[in-house]
Amino acid sequence: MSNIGSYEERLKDFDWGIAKEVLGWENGELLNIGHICTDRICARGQAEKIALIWEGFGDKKRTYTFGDLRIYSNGFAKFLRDQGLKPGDRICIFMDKIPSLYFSFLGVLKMGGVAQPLFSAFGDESLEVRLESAGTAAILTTRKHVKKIRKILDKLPELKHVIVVEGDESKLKGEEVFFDVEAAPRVEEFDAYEVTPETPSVLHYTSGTTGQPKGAQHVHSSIWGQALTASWVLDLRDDDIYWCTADPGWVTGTSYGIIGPWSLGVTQCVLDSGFTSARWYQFIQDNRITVWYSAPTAIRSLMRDGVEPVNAHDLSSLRHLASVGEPLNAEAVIWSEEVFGLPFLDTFWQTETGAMMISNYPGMPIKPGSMGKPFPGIEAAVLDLKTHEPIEEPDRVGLIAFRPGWPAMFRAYRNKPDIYRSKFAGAPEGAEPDELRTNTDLWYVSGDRASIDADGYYWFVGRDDDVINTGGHLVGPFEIESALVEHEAIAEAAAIGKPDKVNMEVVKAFVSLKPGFEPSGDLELSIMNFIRKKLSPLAMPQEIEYMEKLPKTRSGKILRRYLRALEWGEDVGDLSTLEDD
Ligand code: 6R9
Repeated sequence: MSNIGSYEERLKDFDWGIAKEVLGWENGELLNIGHICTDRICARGQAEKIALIWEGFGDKKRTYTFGDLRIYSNGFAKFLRDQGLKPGDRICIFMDKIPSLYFSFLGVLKMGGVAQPLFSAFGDESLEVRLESAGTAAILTTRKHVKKIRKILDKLPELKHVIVVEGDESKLKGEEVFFDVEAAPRVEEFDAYEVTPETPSVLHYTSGTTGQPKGAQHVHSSIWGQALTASWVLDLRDDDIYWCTADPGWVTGTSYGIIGPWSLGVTQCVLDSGFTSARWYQFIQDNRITVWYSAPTAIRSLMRDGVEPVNAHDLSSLRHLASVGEPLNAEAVIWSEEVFGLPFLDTFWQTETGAMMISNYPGMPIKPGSMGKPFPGIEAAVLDLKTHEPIEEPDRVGLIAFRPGWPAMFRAYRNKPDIYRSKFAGAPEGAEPDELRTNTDLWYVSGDRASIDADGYYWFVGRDDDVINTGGHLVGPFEIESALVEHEAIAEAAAIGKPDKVNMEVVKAFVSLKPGFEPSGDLELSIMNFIRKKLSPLAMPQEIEYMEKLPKTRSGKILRRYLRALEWGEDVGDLSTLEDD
């Protein structure tokens, strides 16, 4: 029924080396992810196979073979190298889900660069923080988005190349360079950079509770985890037509929207247009999609629109559905079984883990509402909230934790060794990242709470910090608060997630105003737009509550957790015991 036997069989004598078998990869072959996803698929005789079916707004549709993927990623790799970019340089990819995003991602990896994808809806401040932190050397973008870069260019001395890959060449400014890979001469051969398993590959920024977003650094050997989970959990097979709905600005869109499936030579579909149920179902129908990986917010939106649009389409091609990013409620699993004849299988993982860690296996009995069990080779536990010892008895809530050492694990938070160390329970003081990630006496603590039932199934409870999960996207409260206080009217600000039927959480801001400013509808709009433009639509508060003064700890820190508890109707507890952390 699925790729290789049952969960129990897979657990027996598990060894990550099996990922190489699944890919047919032999020792001594080039490990470069860009090469594996393109040249290697062509070399095994699949150059004519469709790699990418792309649809945009309106009726724009384009189809590319693995041969095209190889040539166009070569094109980007050579162009970047010719520009003087070197292996190890961070190269940001800042565009909508257009074909060049996919070609350039693989091209960057082929030339040894570090691909830094950023969500195209990010505003100038979100961009600036992440480009500055990464010391990004080049950014690949489009005419539509280049304006945001122009605004911040002066503040980014390390950013030497602004490359526009689509749009109108005549409208470029300053030293911007135009490169249209499909119009450029075809690059038939490019010797992909000889990486080691530990060569940096992808840098994804992720939000925490305090401080600005952190760059989670991945390496080329992450491919073992991504390929194996794509094969076993997404159950991808050679004749599948696969659709991952995530944007590569987020980790799901790279690990499972690029690397996992293409390393296996699977045909992928990309829809670069807004969400409507009818559009999505039409996309599945037209392309005969078989495997679909999506997120609870999207599933809840589909549920809201009911069965009518489902019945108006032929979705009989679907054979396997999976979900990630937020808690997948039992109702959504039951609903999908009713209307699609297939349950969505929940999977749990993070930017930091690089690949799926806990999941429902094809063939494993599903308990709707549970995230399933740890992937073979992953040692997982829930740890006591205080002692950080694994909890033995069933159903008690603790912190989800993993033994270090799985292949797709992040290798560092860029330039933040202390924060990296703080993620490992039991870490010796001053330990280096390399010691931590291989030390199997430690636990990597995920920052999420869950319990494990008597059958070994994991049940998500919530985050252990104040990070806001809106529609499966993590947004850091600190980032929003820092931007809010830049607004001329705002003196102090706190941002929390408030419950939302579809998105699970949306951002709510509490603000106190500077003298001379009064709450008003116009001010509210002005604050919302300010954040939308500076950060992103996701970070924009959906509600603003004005307060005379914000509640604070004795040392003057804003009590975000107290505001959150009030909003969620939770027990606020004894205020005097609220810790000052
Ligand atoms: C892949 C991805 C990670 C955080 C994670 C948790 C939440 C992810 C979940 C889930 C409940 C699931 N999360 N999967 N919560 N059930 N199946 O989403 O990475 O953007 O880093 O988010 O998302 O809170 O810690 P990332």
